[in-house]
Amino acid sequence: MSADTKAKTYAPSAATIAHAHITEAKYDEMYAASLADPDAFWGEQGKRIDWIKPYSSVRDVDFTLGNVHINWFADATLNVSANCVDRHLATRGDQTAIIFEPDNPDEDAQHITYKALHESVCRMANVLKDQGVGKGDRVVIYLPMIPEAAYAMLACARLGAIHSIVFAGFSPDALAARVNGSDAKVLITADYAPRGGRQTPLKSNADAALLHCKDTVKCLVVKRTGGQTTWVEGRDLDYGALAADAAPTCEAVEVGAEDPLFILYTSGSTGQPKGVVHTSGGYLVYAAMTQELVFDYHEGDVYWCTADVGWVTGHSYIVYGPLANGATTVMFEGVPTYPDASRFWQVCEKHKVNQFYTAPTAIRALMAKGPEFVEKCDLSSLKVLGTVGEPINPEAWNWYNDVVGGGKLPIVDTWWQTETGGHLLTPLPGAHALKPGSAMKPFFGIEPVVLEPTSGDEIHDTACEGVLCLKGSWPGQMRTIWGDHDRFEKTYFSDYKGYYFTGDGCRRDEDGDYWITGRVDDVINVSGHRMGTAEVESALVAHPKVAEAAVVGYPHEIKGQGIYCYVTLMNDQEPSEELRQELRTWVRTEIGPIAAPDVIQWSPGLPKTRSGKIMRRILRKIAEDDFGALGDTSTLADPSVVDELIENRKGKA
Ligand code: 6R9
Repeated sequence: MSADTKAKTYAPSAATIAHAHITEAKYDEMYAASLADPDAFWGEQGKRIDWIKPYSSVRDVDFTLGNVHINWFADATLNVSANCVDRHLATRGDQTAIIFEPDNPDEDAQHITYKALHESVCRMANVLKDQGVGKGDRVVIYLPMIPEAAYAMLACARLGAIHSIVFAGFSPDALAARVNGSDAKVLITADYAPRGGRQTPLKSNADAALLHCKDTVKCLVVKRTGGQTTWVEGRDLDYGALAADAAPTCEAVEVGAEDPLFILYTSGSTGQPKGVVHTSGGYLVYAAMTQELVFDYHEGDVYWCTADVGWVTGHSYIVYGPLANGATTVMFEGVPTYPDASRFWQVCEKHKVNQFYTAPTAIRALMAKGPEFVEKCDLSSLKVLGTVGEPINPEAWNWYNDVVGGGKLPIVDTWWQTETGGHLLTPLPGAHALKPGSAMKPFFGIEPVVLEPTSGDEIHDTACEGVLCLKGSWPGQMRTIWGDHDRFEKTYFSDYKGYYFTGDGCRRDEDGDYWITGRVDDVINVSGHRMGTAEVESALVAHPKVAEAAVVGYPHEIKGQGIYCYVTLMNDQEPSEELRQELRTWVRTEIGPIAAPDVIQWSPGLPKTRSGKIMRRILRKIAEDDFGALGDTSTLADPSVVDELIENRKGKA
């Protein structure tokens, strides 16, 4: 990130300001009010959604270790599916709720109205109900980006059941761990997932996963391609056939505001992924509010977030936020570069997209293909551009601004996390001048603090750098880790007492604007996807030929960070290109393609402290080719290991 904080700023255009829900003065006023009296502020914002029983209390929060609890609107009841579907029927039943754009551009897009959405959600809910799914039960969803993924989410919400989506790029092992971790009753999958002209055999992955799960788990199969699959009688259920026979209406179950809506597994710095739990009322209020204000969404707009529903961005900003607001949301099954690098822009032109939200990694990949793929499309419908998932480098920001936005559109660089449920730091269109690479300002009700990493003291100078924490809560905050509240407290509230610790480092400039500098823990960010280095390490050491492994991130031109693995082989093993390939394939099968190592360096030894702790700081520097800045190596048990690693690195061993 540039140290020059006086870098060029981009003021919003007159057209953006004229259109905006929130102007600069309004932001200042509302932000101050949100911190001065959170109960009053959120009490008002809670009215965005329909409650069955209204709330009498807004907030009950404590971040004190040993007593952490986070409750919002706790005595109220609602149904999330009714909020996203039923409440729009009277006013916009015939409006398109979801535009489905298939992977293959020759296949017709589908326009699903709110009325049709209602019917499909109810049918899916009835199918699940017939399988004994009710309030509080868990359902795992392992689907491609097809409308049935949204139906499944909303059907669970309708029944008060808790969904846990597993990204379709995860392996059978990862899927099995999540089915077992949440003790799910039903797994919803598809025969195949078409993506980029290829097909992932989801059903056969599900078959492999279910071998490791309780035999009572049912498998509901959506036939996306109609391709060949094996079928286990009594366990596998044909969604199409059952939905056709199911009733087209289904009562929306009343749930408490603090009843869980979903579990979503995400990587942390230690151990296996943790099940982040979001609840119903506060989450929906926050998703709806941020979707409207951060993207400056207006009635009638067509809004497109290119994420996958397997990630939190897909939950909050493809399904729950936009549908709670009665928007038209695009679901895209494909990838940015298929059939060619024009696909995103062709879809924008075809569906007259107004708000477009994607990841820096996609922008970098498309930038590398050249501007002609953008220039041949009519992008005049676009009003707001957004990014999410990782820091955006100024080159990519400038390209997005100039080539895609024609230098006229606001770019909202939204910083947030699976844990936060929705955007926490972001500029608002029309309210803020932009600085390429800065996530700018806290959203309403968000109080970021920068702490000195070792002492944990809050830094009060405007311009400073440290770890990013949050003071106080917001309605979209995660409530616990599924089945492990202790781990929740330890992970987020124990390093810095009284604050929520984000795991990110940040810089605040002299204007008070925030710049995320990246993770300060052992989490890496590969193409905007979070990966715990510990997970890749444990996959590697599970291989019979591997004695030890240490994994770090390193700068990667397209992915942001790549996965760099130092591997020590068993004594009787010889390094070879074949073995390297074997280990890559191994990690892909253990976790999924997103975890495939980019570099494997053979390492006869790893730098360790005398107490046996691997010194990752040193490994990171070597992976970055930054041999001059290794820092203090005097605490190493055997400093010569480092020289050897550097020699090997230079020889690209
Ligand atoms: C929404 C999402 C969260 C981590 C987060 C941070 C990084 C996300 C960012 C960003 C800089 C942004 N991150 N958005 N870094 N600028 N605009 O991505 O959730 O998958 O949980 O990842 O991603 O490091 O801590 P999640």
